[in-house]
Amino acid sequence: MSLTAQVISGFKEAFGYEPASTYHAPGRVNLIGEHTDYNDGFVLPAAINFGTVVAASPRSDNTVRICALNFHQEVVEFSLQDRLEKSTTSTWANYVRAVADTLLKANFTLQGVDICVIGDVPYGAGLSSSAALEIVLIRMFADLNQLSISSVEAAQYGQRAENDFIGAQTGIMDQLISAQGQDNHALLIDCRSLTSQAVPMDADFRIVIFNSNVQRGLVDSEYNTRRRQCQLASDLLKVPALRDASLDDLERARPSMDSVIYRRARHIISENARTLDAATALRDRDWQTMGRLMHASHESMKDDFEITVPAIDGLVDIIRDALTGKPGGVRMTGGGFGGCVVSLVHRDQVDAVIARVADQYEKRFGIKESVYICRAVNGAFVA
Ligand code: GAF
Repeated sequence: MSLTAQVISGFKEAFGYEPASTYHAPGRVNLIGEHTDYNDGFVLPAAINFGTVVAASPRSDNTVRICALNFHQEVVEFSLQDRLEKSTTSTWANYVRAVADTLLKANFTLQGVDICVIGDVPYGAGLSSSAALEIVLIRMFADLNQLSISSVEAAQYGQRAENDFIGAQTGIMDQLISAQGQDNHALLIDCRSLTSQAVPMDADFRIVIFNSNVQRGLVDSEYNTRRRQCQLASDLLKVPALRDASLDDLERARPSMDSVIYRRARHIISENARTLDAATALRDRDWQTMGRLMHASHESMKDDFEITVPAIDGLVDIIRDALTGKPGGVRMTGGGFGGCVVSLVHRDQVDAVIARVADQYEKRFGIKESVYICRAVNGAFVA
């Protein structure tokens, strides 16, 4: 049964009547450009065919009832008239409170709603299950309340919900790609101007994502530390954001910089350049360059930004070995400290690469990987 069929049936079971409409928002995979979004830089993600689907019906009062099929059909209820606060129970429902609170604070008028949610974005794997939930909810509130919200505004509200209500100081990439993704394209996003260019994916290549299934630990604290370190580096370099600094600027400032701050900045500055080059390589189907850039990105995340873990590095090595002499590339994707690895693999090589990982990863790290073969899909705000 499709997610849409499941969520409609779940809605009927939970609330006893048919939903008025359904909405969908995708998760994402970032091909390159990691931690560059909050440095006003460039990212190259694609929305993927794993996402979140909501069935909903407006109510005539101010009550919001939400049923989550991924969480044992639990129903949570709150009123839009109450002061909305984070709850310590049913924490998944905080995303609904967060989005409602953000839209109310932006002076939109919302009416109550019954909602049933289902998703197949692996949870906590770095594929943006939370951004998909935020964006699908914004799409739903906009539609049911006739709110005029553009895809960029939707991403900004989603980010605000994440930053101000949930308390994770994330950038805007995940929400933007979930709202704006395009079928069979990655998007080169300029996170300063919030403009993007669609870059066609080569039809002969597959996006193969390997989940290391390493539990992501300390993500929020390490993420926030990286943000502070990048801010410190841009202050030292006297630029508005690391996007505005070159590697030459950084070398000149090196003698007066702490070595950790220097390496954090070197990752961001070099990653921005790699992301721009990767968009060109992808467009030109220059797989040798694309593979080299993905490799360099991974090394930079490992050595300079220090956001990888041994099992992720091992998984990348196994795939890189399997791809030796073949076109394609591999690197960790997302915030880091566990989660997923993204590889771009020629369709003739997909089975061999998956088999190589199945043969070696669990033996070396004692954890079984999961594999998702993905394609790039439309975002929630794309007609
Ligand atoms: C997480 C964040 F939510 C994004 O904004 C981005 O910073 C990413 O980590 C790292 O590139 O997904």
